[in-house]
Amino acid sequence: MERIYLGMGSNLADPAEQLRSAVDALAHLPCTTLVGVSAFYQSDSLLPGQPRYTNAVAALDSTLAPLELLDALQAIENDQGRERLERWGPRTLDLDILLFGDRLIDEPRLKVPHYHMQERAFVLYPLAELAPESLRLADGRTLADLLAACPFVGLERITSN
Ligand code: ROI
Repeated sequence: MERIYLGMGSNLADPAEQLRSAVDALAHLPCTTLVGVSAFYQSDSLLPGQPRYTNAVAALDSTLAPLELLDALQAIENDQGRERLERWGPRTLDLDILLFGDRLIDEPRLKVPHYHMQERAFVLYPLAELAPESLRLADGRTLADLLAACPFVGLERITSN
C-alpha cells in the first residue's frame, strides 16, 4: 500500500463539477482508498488565452502499480470528455500523479514526481492541506521549503467542494 497524491485540474464545462465527478470516480477505483481531497482553488492559466482553472489535490492509498493507476486515471479523464487536441490545451479534466510513495519513476508515459509541481502554487497549497510539511521530495527539499519559495499569489480558495 502506498500513499499517492494526485493533482486535479479543469478549465472547461463547469470545472468544479468536473472535479467533483472525478473525486467520485476516484472513490470507486479498485484496490484503492480515497484518503482525502483538498479545497478547490481557482487561478489564471499559466498559458494566456485559456479560461481560469480550478485545481485540487487528492490523496489515495493504493496497491495498484503506477502504470495501472495511470491507465485508470486516463480512463476517468476520457469518461469526462477529455479531448487530446493540443498538448497544453484547455481540458475538461486533468489528473496527474504528483507523488507515488517515495518512488522516482522515469518512464515514457509517466514521470514522478510530476514535473514543475515544485513551483506551482495551485499544486503546493492544496497538497499542503493533505500532506505533512515535513514531506520530503527526492531532491531533499521538504514541502515546507517549497511553500516558502512559492508565494500564495493569484490563487483563490473556493469552498464549494
Ligand atoms: N494553469 C493553472 N492555473 N492550472 C492548471 O492546472 C494548469 N494546467 C496546465 C497549464 C496550461 C500549464 N496551465 C495551468 O496544463
